[in-house]
Amino acid sequence: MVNSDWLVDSLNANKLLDWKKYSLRKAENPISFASVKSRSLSLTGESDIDVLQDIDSDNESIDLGLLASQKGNQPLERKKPMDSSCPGFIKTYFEHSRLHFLSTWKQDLVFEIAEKIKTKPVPKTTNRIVFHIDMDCFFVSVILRKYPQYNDKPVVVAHSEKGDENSTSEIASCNYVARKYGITNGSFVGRAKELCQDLVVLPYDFEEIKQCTTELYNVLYENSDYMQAISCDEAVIDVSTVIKDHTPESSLEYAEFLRTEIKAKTGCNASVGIGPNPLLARLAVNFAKPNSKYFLDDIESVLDTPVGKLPGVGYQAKKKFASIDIHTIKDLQTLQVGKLKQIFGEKNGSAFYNIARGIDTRTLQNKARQTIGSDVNWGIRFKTQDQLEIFMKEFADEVFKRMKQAGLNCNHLTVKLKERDYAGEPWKFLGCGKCKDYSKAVNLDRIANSGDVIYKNSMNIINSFKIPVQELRGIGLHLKENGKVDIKQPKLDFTKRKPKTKVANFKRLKVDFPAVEVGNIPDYLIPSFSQIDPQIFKLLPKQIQKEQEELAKLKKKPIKKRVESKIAVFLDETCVKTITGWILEWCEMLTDIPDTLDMKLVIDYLHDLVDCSDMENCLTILQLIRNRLIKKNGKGPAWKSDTFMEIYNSVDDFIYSKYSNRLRLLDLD
Ligand code: DCP
Ligand code: CA
Ligand code: CA
Repeated sequence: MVNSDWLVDSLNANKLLDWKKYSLRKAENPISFASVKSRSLSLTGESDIDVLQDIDSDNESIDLGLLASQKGNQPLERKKPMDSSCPGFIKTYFEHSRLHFLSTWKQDLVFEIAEKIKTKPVPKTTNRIVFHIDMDCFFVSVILRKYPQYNDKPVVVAHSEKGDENSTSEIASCNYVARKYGITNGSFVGRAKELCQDLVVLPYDFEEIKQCTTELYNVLYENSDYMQAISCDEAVIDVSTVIKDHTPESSLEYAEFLRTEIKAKTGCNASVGIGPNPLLARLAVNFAKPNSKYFLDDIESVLDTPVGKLPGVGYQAKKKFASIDIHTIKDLQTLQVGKLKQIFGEKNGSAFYNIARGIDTRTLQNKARQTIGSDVNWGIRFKTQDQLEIFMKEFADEVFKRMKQAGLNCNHLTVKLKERDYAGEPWKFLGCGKCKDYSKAVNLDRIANSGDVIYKNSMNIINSFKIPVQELRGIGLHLKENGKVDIKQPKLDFTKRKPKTKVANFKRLKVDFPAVEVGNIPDYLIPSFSQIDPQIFKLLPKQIQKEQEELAKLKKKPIKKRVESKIAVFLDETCVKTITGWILEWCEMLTDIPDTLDMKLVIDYLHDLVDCSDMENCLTILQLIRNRLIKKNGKGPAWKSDTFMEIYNSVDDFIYSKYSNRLRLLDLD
């Protein structure tokens, strides 16, 4: 059974809309709370762990149809929902997206504070007292300033119709009264309504939230040695010199003073975790909540904490830990540092090793913003290329506007795309569902000085993927400052740099290679120069002769590992020549835009070479890749030259970041 809106909306839309959203019955398979995605920062591969960072990137649902008619706490009336095919979508999206707000709040707020903070000396890292402050049920507490009549009621903040029990709008925040009913942040409003009939659903108020964050920051800034802003409701402060004797009593007393100040200025409750470093202070907040304080000077008393609660452990890392039977900090302590590095990479491996021991020596800091952009992963539904273009024009203009507001001069553009990996519609209304992810970056030949530059470059990238517009479910545009663009750069001179003896570590390429025994790379993969009959060599085309000579110049190192599987695992392979052979083989086999992961591996490997100051090999490999992908006459599919340019640009950027010098395509000739 569906309600009559289904008929009306379907007539308006000129097609039969998904009836589930209009169903009068309860959802047959209500989503369980356990399945709601983890809200902590997810950690994948080699990304840095930032134990102070806490913004996640869950999907969200915004019912823009509802928003159009939403005023204060009035009952809401459903209008035809708006999606990306409607002009003006971007503006409405940015005005109402809480995830957009969460990811850009710093732009508006933190710089003011960070500027002030600069004048304070960066505190030392030993013998310190650190407070981690986190506001309780923040979005709810803020909105309750306007609706005190609901103070003792179960309240949530969400974009949602009050009585809609099928609503898949996510709850951004729920107060502690609502939590007693089993409602959690991230639950769907419909399900929460089932758990608590009297639930009060209140709207977002971003302006008020910003105001409240500023008030919080001011209290913390004025009463600490140093403050690092973490998120709109969270900050870490160093109070080492403010608290003279560093006893638990004095620290707790000071925390209470701060909580009272915060309550007086913001009207909201704050919880404070106290520790000798940011890590322990953050773990302590879990015990302080709600509306209290907690002193934790040693990891030993919290060894039962699930690893999922540790900073830096998101969905992926949690899965990896579970697969090796690691569930608590105590379990984590049993892992050797080598094992952790093997699983999580060099940096994250040693970070986890230290976390398990309560060690954290990082100073607090406020990093300057260098990037700007946004991902729109909700409401993306196009029927025609024209609709996509109108949307992209608005999106590019918006990102450009924000770049200017943030005072940035960006010349590096990344476009991220999500392609639907399912049939029909996802469970979540206008959500992105399970998708294949793509991303591509280009260096612009100048600073982005108009939305149009961003628009044109991003359309080129989007078109190069050849994804039918109907299949798109998410689009991200990100700009980065990447140093000055100057085409008249002096030629590279790496000779002054002393090479390090770092071992290049190549992980894997998705290419079907046959199993090969140690030291037995077949000739067809990469014939050795000396093996080629000089008579035959002379007969080879000039280009191949040149390539063979170049290959012969590559350093020879022993091959250590057997290539075992069809998806070749290159871990521990150190022979530049072998790896180059594999990369070239990979270039040959490409029939379309390469896999993002493979691109990353190739690029990482070239970065490694630059890192070891092995510029000669790096440039030779770049040259060989170019020869494989780009024909001399410039003909050939655009994706091939784009692929080369992506690799080239990334190496160029890396060289620039390291040596302040730019590559020139001429260097490859
Ligand atoms: N938020 C959001 N969506 C997310 C994460 C956070 O909208 N995926 C918003 C709503 C929260 C605010 O950020 O109120 C702060 O997030 P917290 O994780 O600190 O959650 P709360 O402050 O709501 O609750 P708690 O008392 O558990 O800190
Ligand atoms: Ca909070
Ligand atoms: Ca928080």
